[in-house]
Amino acid sequence: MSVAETDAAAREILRANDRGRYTVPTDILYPFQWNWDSAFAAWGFASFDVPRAWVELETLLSHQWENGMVPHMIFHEEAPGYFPGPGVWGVKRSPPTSGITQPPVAATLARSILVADPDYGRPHMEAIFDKLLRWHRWFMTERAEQGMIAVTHPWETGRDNAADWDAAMARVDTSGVGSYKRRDLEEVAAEQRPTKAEYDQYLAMVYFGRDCGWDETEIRANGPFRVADVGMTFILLRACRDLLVLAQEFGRPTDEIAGWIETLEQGARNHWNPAGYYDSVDLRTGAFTNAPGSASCLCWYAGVDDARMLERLGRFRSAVRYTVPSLDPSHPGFAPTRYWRGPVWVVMNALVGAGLAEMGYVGMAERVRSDTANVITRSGFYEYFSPLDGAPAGGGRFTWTAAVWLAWAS
Ligand code: 9YW
Repeated sequence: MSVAETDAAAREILRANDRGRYTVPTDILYPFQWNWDSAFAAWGFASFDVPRAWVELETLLSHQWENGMVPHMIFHEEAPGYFPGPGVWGVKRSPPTSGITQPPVAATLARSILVADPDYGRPHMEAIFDKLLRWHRWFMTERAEQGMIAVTHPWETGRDNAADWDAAMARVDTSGVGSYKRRDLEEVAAEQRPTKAEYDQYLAMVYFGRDCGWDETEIRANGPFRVADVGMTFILLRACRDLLVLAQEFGRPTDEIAGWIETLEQGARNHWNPAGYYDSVDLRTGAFTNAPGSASCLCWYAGVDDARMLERLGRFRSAVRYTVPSLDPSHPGFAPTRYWRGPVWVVMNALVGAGLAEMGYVGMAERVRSDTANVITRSGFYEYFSPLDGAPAGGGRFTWTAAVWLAWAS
């Protein structure tokens, strides 16, 4: 396929997954609106339909909770076969949502969309600015610990079964979970999806949140899982930098945002594992999670430079054909098609590559970009790919893969 034909195919996927005011990540497997998928969808739309890009972000942020959190899923329409659906989350809103959040890429991608057409975008950006500010404030109030951002469920990180969560997950009591029927296994091969034991742990964490009415104070004190996610800290740090620029442009107060950036920069230092990479930290034990991977490589995106990370990324790359692996190929848990334990996810590549380019590492940035373009050209718009041979995995006709192609990789 030529670049023009691949562009057309990517646009067609976005149009097909468009449900009017929001976009589903892929048909059937994921029938609702997901938070960071939606921000990436908006970024993709901005390459050919700027008004539709803003609609996507406005829809996402219009479901913000009163406390400032922007939920990770919005159940716009009923899809009774989906599990865990609204009844499991127990959030009494209309439409219902999940009870947790997802990585806050929205401010950063909104800023890119504004640049695509500043005249059109300005009123839209001004309309969502306060919502982004309140979301970031929620993170800093409820989730910042030693400047790092805590997650209360692996699904918040967007890296569902990453090795980062293993030790903390193993302590989750699953005795009250009971039986249930998964929907994901109907569409995707079991060896590519989380195991039954992991799914039980995921549900135990959801039930804890639901049973306390998603009370952050109770979850902080007694919740079964609390890990400072290196990905979340870096993504929020970057998002705060973008929010600060927007605040300056719009003549809004900047001190509070500048303070968050200072706190998160300190937090980034606390994510440094002396083993030689940025790492997540289990906040219940204080232990590093010993899981270097693509999230560790978000440092440049966050404006945090480190020669040792560049060297490590070089090592990742020489171990695979398509970088960036979600887990270090030399880690004992590396599995090339098991979701977030090895595969390449092009959304991570886009953030890592953009960060490298901004820091002046143009050679490495170009390698990340061309690997991304090559794996999509080889295998199509799949959810994720084996870093070893580029084999496609997960759902097909995936929104964020199409969006990354259009906005960055092509
Ligand atoms: C699930 C939708 C979501 C992404 C996550 C990804 C996966 C949902 O799909 O989680 O059912 O496991 O891990 O990052 O937002 O694309």
